[in-house]
Amino acid sequence: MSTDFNGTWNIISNDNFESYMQALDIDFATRKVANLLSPQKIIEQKGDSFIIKTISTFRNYEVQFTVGEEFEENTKGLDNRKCQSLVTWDNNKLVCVQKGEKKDRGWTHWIEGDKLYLELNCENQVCKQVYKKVPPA
Ligand code: 1AG
Repeated sequence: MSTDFNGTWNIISNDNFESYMQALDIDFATRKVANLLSPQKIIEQKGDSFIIKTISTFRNYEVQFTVGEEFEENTKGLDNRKCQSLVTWDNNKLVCVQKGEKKDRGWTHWIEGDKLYLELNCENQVCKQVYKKVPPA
């Protein structure tokens, strides 16, 4: 039985996001705005099928995938690149490799208690985000 990521999660910390965005060539003005956001993750999981929505007042991003099935990801509204992405389980961690123009790009999600962790990697930068579960209504 794999980890259950379902739910709504609010960001509580965001370390090195600026450098991660620089590694993705995000322009100055966009970075200034993005740095002020408090995004929310809404995750819908059925077994190995996922929809992950990143919601903010500025832009939203949604990705859908099945663990173990490579897909073409278009990072529309973010850095607007195309990647060949593959998500796999590493024990209870969800690990995504985003093959494309940028080296060593990907992310890892895992859960500890009522916290959702996200590490975003690009080139030599790592952004570490922590989200707290919003209790179901
Ligand atoms: C992601 O999460 C990325 C989600 O795939 C967004 C994270 C970083 C944004 C990347 C580049 C910044 C580019 C433009 C900034 C503009 C808006 C930012 C809106 C998002 C707020 C952080 C991994 C996983 C599944 O959860 O998607």
